[in-house]
Amino acid sequence: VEASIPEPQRAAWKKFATQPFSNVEDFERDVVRHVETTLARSIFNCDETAAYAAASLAFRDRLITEWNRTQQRQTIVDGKRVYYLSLEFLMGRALDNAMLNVGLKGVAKEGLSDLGFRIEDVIEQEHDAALGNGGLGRLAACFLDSLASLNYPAWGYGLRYRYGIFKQEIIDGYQVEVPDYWLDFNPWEFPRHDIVVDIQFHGTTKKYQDENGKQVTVWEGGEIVRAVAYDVPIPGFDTPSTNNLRLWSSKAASGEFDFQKFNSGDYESSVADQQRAETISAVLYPNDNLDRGKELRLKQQYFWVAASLYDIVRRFKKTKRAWNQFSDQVAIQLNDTHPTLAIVELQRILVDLEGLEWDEAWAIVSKTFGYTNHTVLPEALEKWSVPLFQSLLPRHLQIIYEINLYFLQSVERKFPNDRELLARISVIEESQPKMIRMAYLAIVGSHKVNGVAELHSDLIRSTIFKDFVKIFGPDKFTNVTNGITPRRWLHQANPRLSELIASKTGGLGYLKDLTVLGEIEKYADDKEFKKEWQEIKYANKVRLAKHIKATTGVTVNPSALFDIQVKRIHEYKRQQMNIFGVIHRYLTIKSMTPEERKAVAPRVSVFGGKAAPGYWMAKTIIHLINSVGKVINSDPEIGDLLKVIFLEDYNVSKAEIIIPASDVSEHISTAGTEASGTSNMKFVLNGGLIIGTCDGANIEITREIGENNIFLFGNLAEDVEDLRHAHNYGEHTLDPDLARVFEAIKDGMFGDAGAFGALTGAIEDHGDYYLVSDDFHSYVQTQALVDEAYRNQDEWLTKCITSVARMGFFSSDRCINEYAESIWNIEPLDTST
Ligand code: GPQ
Repeated sequence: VEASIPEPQRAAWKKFATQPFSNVEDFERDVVRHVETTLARSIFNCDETAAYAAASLAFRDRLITEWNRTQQRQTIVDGKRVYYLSLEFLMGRALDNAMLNVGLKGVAKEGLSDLGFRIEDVIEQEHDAALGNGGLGRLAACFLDSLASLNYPAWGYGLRYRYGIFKQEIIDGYQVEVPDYWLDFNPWEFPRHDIVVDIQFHGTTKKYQDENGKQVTVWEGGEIVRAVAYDVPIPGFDTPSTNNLRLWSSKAASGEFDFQKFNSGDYESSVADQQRAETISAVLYPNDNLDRGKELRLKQQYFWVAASLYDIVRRFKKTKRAWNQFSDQVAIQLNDTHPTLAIVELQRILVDLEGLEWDEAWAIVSKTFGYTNHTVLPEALEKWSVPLFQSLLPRHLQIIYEINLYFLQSVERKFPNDRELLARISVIEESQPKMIRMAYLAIVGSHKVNGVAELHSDLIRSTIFKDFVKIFGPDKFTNVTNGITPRRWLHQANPRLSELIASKTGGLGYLKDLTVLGEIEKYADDKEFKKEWQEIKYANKVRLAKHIKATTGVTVNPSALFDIQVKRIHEYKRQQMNIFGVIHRYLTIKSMTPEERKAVAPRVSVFGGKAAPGYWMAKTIIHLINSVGKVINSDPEIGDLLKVIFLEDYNVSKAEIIIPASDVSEHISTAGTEASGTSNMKFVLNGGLIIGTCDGANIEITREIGENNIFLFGNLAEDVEDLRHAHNYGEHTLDPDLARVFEAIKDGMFGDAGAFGALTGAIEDHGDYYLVSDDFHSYVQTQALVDEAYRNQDEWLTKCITSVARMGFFSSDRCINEYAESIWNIEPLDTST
């Protein structure tokens, strides 16, 4: 029930409507008020944390006013909205971003300074919102920024995890996971205790005939968990549009605890019920590109999907439209298969609760959804066991069987007598136990399926989804190459470079149309411009060097080439190849005469990234990197020629320091394994070059910036299958340089040789699935080309400037406009009213 203020009283409301600050004085007044009243502190008790809290609350007041207006605009226009369903939103810090997006960082800086604080120190107080693992979650965050900046009527839906991705500590060279309790104080969320949805699990289904003789199914009994909405305002850049990210938190449906149980003396069990309910949104699963099939994860998925759909359907029903207009009003994008149950849940709502005929409902459902695939790795493709579904979601299992039946029948009609085809494409895998293939269900229930870079989209069409292309036709399968928001990843992370670009392109407009970057290409040979560019890069390296010193104690020389690989640790991303390359470099330097060493180009190899807690091989890679660093960094013969750094707890706010400081970054996945990659785009946008394989978006980056401006190496995706086959059935000789590296490891040069046996063994004895040996020679040679190119700073700078000038394509704004046009069919809102 919604209550609105009667017309005669509205004048009073308008008179006292919140006036958000826009000058220094009003900002200071808001900060002081929040310190004194909201936080109950005073001038005698106001540290940087309090200043952060109060400044955030002042900006939050601004955001929420615009948020309200944006919601009103959406309601009045009454057009189509897009809903982005993602189990991960890797947002990072909000204050700096909010200040820049509303264009008031200057005001805040002056105001905070008047009140006795440095804005940088205040920004540093914020805890990252780390509700994601890596690329997939950060992509969702970039999309929210673009959706708001482009004025699209869009909502994000996710889970409000009490614990985000764990904090990584490195102890004696090993990764240790520490829980990330981030909600202690979070000024960016609004609890909506009035927006709750009760979600059912388990129970049984019953079929009966209603009074008109129609078959009806009811789902009864089981347990109920309550979803409570928490809203996070998402400000667009240089626009009043402020969108909503709605995160669901779980709690016991009966409130604090079950009073009946409590009164009957069953206190412990009533508390246990409450805790069981709260467990659902307690923790983010820390796996990247891996499906572990845990029951609690399935509970998270249904809880989040059911609450979100209830909300979406409720909003649609308020418009009083007929059901057949649903997909004209609603587009739902599935970020990977994690929200695939939304397809089943909408069909259930329409058939079981709203009484539509099956076909009528299915026509609506299959026009509403779009599915984005983010990987071809088999171990990452979600499957759920049928017995688990039977127990947790019995009605949904029936609906899935029915969806599959009609699908298989339609295929049978189109391709008669092909039993093998039917077995291959069935949503149910006939294994022991039977499994539900979520990607297949997502394809069957969506009107568009997209990959995230051209090579990746080609690969899904020609390999894992080949049969479906034959069945549905090629138009259902499309590509939308990923992008990144230039607001956070250039303007916020690299303010001086942003300023330099703005000074040559007529202001900050380039941040809203990144193709304007093209205008700086004419300075690629400009002496003065290059000098400024070089100075900025150097200053960014000094900033990172300070961070390295403060966190690891190692001194690095900012004049050395900074070679950086930061991303989740995974065998397919091949950090092992990088560290083997570092060892090769070390052995080479050690074998040189002092005279020869004078010609060596100094290098700092920086690594960062988390390993999934149960991914033992990835943890071994971290251990090896740290062990190698310990030896090399303390070798007096080496000095500045080589340093190896592992940066602890890589996250969004650290990325903002690390990325602007690279000379070269590594994107060296086995060809055909990295769907897109997005940090590759961030590094180039910040004036660093890439050493990389022909994989994911590296290929399109090359097309845009030119092959002279990137260091590509290694085997191609089309050859990977044959090479693997050869490893297993033919000769597999280890690359001689790699063999020398392995000997050094086995000799104990980096400590207990036994500790790293699994890493060398995977390559020597177990088929070298990721082709490290096959690519090693090409990798080492290409690294030598990097050294050579870096020697010529003048040419190097030209490469960097040219590359940045040509990166316009990789804005997430371009990417979101493609989704809006080719998948969602939605238009931006007019914000002038
Ligand atoms: N990605 Cl399936 C993840 O970060 N986690 C996952 O579980 C899956 C994919 C990444 C993918 O590895 C990158 O290549 C992409 O750039 C990124 O998704 C966004 O599409």
